[in-house]
Amino acid sequence: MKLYFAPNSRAVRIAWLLEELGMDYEIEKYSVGDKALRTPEYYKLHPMGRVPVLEDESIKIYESGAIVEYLLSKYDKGKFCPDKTDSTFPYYLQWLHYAEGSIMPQVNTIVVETILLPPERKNEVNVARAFKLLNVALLNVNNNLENKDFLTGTFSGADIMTGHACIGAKRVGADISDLTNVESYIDRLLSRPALQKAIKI
Ligand SMILES: N[C@@H](CCC(=O)N[C@@H](CS)C(=O)NCC(=O)O)C(=O)O
Repeated sequence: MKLYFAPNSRAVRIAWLLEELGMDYEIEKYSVGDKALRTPEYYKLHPMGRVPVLEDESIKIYESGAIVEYLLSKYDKGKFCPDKTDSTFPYYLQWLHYAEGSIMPQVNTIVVETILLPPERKNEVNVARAFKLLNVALLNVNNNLENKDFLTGTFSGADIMTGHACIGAKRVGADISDLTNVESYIDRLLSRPALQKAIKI
């Protein structure tokens, strides 16, 4: 098993899950923005030149959410993914996909507008709107976490995806000072040895 990885990227989600599962894996390390991700050879692994990509024997799969679902369906044995007949399963899927569907679009806009674009192309209206929408998305997470340690009760793949997105949202400057459940949720996730290991790669 090989993980195409970059620090401070969505690839951390996959290393985190592999650590939680106690699996052996190899890392091929890049950095975000690396020219090596824009080569004909790398485009064969990921046509858009992104991480993460997971190679498992002849399988090469990208999209962090899909990789989480793939690993859990093949190797998890029910630890971090509820059974399909369980009443929490639909909500597990909802929160697993919430990361890329409802949080990361705003995080991407904020990163592009505040870090990547040159000053003359930055647009304050886009930034303000992205922060507003991000706050609405995080408020929803906060409400869901009332009386719960994790998104669907016990720690699962949904926390790897949406928990990591919450950490990313805080890192780009989302104001979570009133979102105390999200704040303690982030601390709870960051105290997990598997995430600490993935962050240090
Ligand atoms: N939706 C994709 C997004 C993948 C993505 O955008 N990855 C970023 C890092 S978080 C990347 O590889 N950037 C490298 C670059 O653009 O140079 C996923 O969840 O895997």
